[in-house]
Amino acid sequence: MTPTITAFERSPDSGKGLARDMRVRWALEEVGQPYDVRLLSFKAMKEPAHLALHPFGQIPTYEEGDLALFESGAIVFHIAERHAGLLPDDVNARARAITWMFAALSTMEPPVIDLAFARLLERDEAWYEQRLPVVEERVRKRLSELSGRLGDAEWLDGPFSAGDLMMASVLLRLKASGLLDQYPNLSAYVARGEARPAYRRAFEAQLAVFTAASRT
Ligand code: GTB
Repeated sequence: MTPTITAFERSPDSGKGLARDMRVRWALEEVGQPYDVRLLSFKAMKEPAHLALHPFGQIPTYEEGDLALFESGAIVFHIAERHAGLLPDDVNARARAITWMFAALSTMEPPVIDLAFARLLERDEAWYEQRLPVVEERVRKRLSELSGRLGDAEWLDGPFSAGDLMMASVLLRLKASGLLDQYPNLSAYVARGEARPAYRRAFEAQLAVFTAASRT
């Protein structure tokens, strides 16, 4: 059965692939699972039909037969469990890959998002200049720790896994900030993720949506 995911009709990132449907598209491409996309306006995301799928009125969602999921982490995990290629067979290695997924979402992503929100929404606040370095420092701390753990390795724990897909997806949000450039091994790690054919296909697909929307 072909799953259907939801994505922005017109992504506010102008097709840079930063919205969270991108990680779901990437996972589906990695495992070779074709998918359909239902595009939503901000208004439609808050209407009952979508709220029945996503209690917070957000994208992405994932529908496959009777199953409806929200939360990009849960969706990527589901895809990785159902298909070969994103989680190792060895039980311990699999548990470690899942640990990296959680680390990406619950340890790395919060300060990254805090920084993105600060830059986007708090710029005009009187306290912005004081708060920004604090927020940046929280991100730097995590980057430094992650950089130390990755070292010269290609991926976080053996072959590329859903843990790397999630971690690289989170780090991509930092590209424009310049913070990632201070950690060459992390920049190279993200670049390796972006160079994967599955990532390229996912990126082109979401960009095509934005390009088409820009013509209307
Ligand atoms: N924890 C949820 C998940 O991982 O699925 C978070 C989902 C989420 O934040 N979805 C966002 C959304 O639907 C889109 S991805 N927002 C609309 C709303 O809440 O009303 C977040 C996002 C938005 C914009 C950019 N950007 O412009 O760069 C990047 C990421």
